[in-house]
Amino acid sequence: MTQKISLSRYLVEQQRIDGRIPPQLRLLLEVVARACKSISHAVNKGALGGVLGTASTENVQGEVQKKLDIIANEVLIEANEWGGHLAAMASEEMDGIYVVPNRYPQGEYLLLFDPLDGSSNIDVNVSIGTIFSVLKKPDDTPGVSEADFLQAGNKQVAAGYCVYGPQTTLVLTVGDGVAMFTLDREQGSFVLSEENIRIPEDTKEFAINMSNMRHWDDPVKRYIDECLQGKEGLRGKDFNMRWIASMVADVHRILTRGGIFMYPWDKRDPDKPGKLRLMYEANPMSWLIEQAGGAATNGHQRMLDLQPTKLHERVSVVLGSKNEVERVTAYHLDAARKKAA
Ligand code: AHM
Ligand code: MG
Repeated sequence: MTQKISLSRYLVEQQRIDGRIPPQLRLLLEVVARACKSISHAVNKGALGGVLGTASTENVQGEVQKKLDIIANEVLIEANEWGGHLAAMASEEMDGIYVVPNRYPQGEYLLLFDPLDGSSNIDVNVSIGTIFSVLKKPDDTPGVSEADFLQAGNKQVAAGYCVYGPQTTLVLTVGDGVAMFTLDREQGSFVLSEENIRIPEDTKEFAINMSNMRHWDDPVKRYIDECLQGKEGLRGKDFNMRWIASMVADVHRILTRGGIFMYPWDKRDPDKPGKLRLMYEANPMSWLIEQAGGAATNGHQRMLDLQPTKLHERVSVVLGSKNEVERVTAYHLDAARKKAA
């Protein structure tokens, strides 16, 4: 019988290989996984747990919060504040950073999360998830401040998400490939279900909210037009479209069978660089995608090289199968060159 490898065992073994995961980071990841397990239970209860519907509050970006957004945020904070592995946390659902209270020891890591991504899908029973990113607090500064969080995505030391769908699956990278763990509800633990995930470099599947088409910029229109022309057009093949409106679920599909995901800048609100958030959505997902052999850009530059200027910064997102992402990026660079000429 093949032995099941739990997340705990996987992390211990990774720690043994060249000390790849320091003990504090291993503890942090175990705690995040435990929190995701609780969120998964709350999500599963749905109407029976009284967790559906809207709360009467808004988050810092002026979005109405769902009850489960708030519950998931609290679960992550309560699970992580006392273990001594963190200095502070930042979340889509909180205006400022949450510094670990004085009554607990302070650790050297910073945790960022979108506690429940795809919130518009909560009440309709469609996959949603938690996205997280881990940074190290710069050790040249005393205390901890928002500035400590403003590090490029290439500085992440761990990143992942947990998707609450037909199965609950935790997907993780610590910079050595991508591994997937499925929640075994009877055992109460995450079990390794796949390692060394690879995304095919080519794809026939794209994910974008087509209802925004009239607002898109020319390079995005050009790319999607070519996909829509199918076999008869320049691409010489038919494309399929998927849009779940939960980035976690769309990215999970791409990690599983390839594809391209885009939430580009558009003309609805020209001063807003995009809808999705750089630090707790785009960066962790981009690192996972790169670790699986894919690519991620903001249309112009590698996502992971962008220097954040604020915690809740938004960004245009293009990620997934390498050759498609490179094509979309080339179209943007081409348009920028022509504009400058
Ligand atoms: P959220 O973090 O408030 O849930 O918003 C992010 C979500 C992504 O998961 C998803 O890709 C996108 O917003 C869907 O946007 P739209 O409703 O415009 O299709
Ligand atoms: Mg989100």
